[in-house]
Formats: sequence, structure tokens, C-alpha cells
Amino acid sequence: MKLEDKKRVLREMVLARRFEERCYQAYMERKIGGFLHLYPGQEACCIGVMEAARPGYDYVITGYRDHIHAIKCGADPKEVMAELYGKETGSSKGRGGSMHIFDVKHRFMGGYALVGGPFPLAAGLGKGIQMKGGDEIAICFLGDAANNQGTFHETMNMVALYKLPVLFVCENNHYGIGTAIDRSTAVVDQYKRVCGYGIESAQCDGQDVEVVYEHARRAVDYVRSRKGPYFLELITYRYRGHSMSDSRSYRSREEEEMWKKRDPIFILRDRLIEAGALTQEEFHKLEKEIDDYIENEVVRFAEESPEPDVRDLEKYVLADRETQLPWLTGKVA
Ligand SMILES: Cc1ncc(C[n+]2csc(CCOP(=O)(O)OP(=O)(O)O)c2C)c(N)n1
Repeated sequence: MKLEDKKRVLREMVLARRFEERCYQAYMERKIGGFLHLYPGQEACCIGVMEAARPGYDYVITGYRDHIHAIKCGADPKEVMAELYGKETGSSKGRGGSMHIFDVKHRFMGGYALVGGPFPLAAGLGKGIQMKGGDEIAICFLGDAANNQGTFHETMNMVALYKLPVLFVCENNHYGIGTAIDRSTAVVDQYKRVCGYGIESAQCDGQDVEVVYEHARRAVDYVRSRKGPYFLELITYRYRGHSMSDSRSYRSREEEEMWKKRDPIFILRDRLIEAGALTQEEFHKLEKEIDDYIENEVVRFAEESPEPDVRDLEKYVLADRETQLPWLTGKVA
């Protein structure tokens, strides 16, 4: 990664962290309702992988921990925040909330609440790309527990059989809600689980964004050159609970502190400082700039945006038979 790119990536990771922490605060203030799954600790995963891909050009799909993936694809943080606030200006018009951020314009094909749900959809995206031609790829981000779903195995078989251009990124944060991976999964090294399907795979440190980027570059090149699907496992950790109702009683504070010593933002920050490319003061200035942006633009936009009109409650939620599904009405041959 070039120095300029590293500095930009540091900024993006700080934005991701502060955005999520601000969501936490807004939830506690009851400005955000419903479910909320936050990403602090895992920033190097999505940002490092997408740095090696083409955000806004390659198709991306993921689970419910989806805000940062959408933003990295090009979604406006203001629209993502407005979605969390349930406002009409949100990326899903306020009807989806945290788990259903979509930004089709930037080829962010959605966050999904159903664990494992995105696997077959990613295969479909890959099949679509293959039929259309072109050099896009589909990237499917998912957690380690999702790999125990039946959809995982059916999808791995099909993508391997048809050599679909899909990169699977497993963000292994060691927990599925409150269950540690070694209590739910026979083979904890997730990258080994796809060998039986003949899929290329690798595992790497998910805390060091440069390491993630290097591995992702190889994986993306492999998929883009149409050699077939690829499975990349990133070893990472989420600092907060699974969702807002999780007290994290299933893990020790020592374990959390140990992971915080390998904070993805601090790893890159310290490396830049050591190389003389950044000072502590510049870093604080960056944090302040980002906090101001989130407060004065992102949060303000969400707060000032209108609520959806209650008469439009079903708009965008249920398919409109007349205009959106004309074949159901028999008007299309
Ligand atoms: C089909 C289905 N089964 C169960 C759930 C309940 N559930 C929500 S999150 C979750 C754990 C998923 O963990 P993982 O895939 O590792 O992702 P992480 O939360 O760690 O990012 C489960 C079982 C669900 N949402 N969907």
C-alpha cells in the first residue's frame, strides 16, 4: 500500500470506529430503535478487503453488521445514519433499519438479518456476473457462525462446480452471539472447511489492515481472473457485544483487553508514526475532524430528516403488484 493510501485507510478506519460509537450513543438516547450490531474492532477486515477490490464496481453483500461495508462501497454515511434513525432519507427509506442497509447504486446489495442468507444470494450475484460477462466480482462478507448453516455448504458446492466469481470473506470474531466458536464448530479453522469443495482459501490476521490488504489482493486477483471462487478467513474480534442487549458475560475482561492491544487503528497509526509519516497531534486532529463531521453533518442530517408518513407504511416494504411485479398480474408475457 502506498503511503497516501495508508493515510486514507487510517482515516476510513477512524471514521468507521467513530460512526459506530456514535450509533451506540444514539441508541442509548433512544434515537435508534430495533436491532443494532456494531463493528468496532473489526475495521481492518472490511476496509482492508475492499481496498484490494473495486468499491462501487464489485458487488458486495453481507449480514447484519453492515453499516461500514455499505459506507466503504460508497454509501453516504448520512443516509446510513438516517436509516438507523428510521427516517425517510435513509438508504432503505427508513423501512429497514440497521440490519437492512442497501445501496444498489454503489453495488452494495444489502445487509441481511438471516444468518447464512447472503451465501446463496452471493452465488446468484456470481452467476449473474458470469452470464453477463465483464470483470466484476461478488464479495460476500459473513461471520464464523454463519458457516454452520446449511446454506453455506450448498453454496460452496455450487460456486465451486460452476466456478463462480465470488470471494467469501469470513470475519472470524470467535463468537456467534454468546457462544465461543470452539463450542459450536468442530473445525475452528474456517478456511479448512472449504477444502472439501475444492475451493482455494487462506487465513490471516484480521487486525492488521496491511496484512488483510495483501491477502485480499491475491484473493481478488484470483477471482477476477476467473479461476473460481475463493474463501478468505480473517481472524478478528468485536469489542462490543453481539448486539445492544448483550452484556458480554460469556467472556473475560482480560480477553477483551488482550485484543484491544491489537487494535487495528492503533497498529496502523503507530506504524505511520514510527515511519515519521504522522505525528500524535495530527492523529488527534484527524479524530477531532471526524467527530465534527459525524456530529455536524451525519447526525444532524439524521435528526433533521422527516419520519416516513404513516400512510406510506407499506410503501417499499411489500412489492407493489401493479408496478413492481407486473408478471404476477399477467400483464407481462
Ligand atoms: C437463520 C438464523 N438463525 C439464527 C439467527 C440468530 N442469530 C443472529 S446472529 C447469530 C450469530 C451469528 O454469528 P456470526 O455469523 O459469527 O456473526 P457475528 O455476529 O459474529 O458477526 C445468530 C445465531 C438468525 N438471525 N438467523
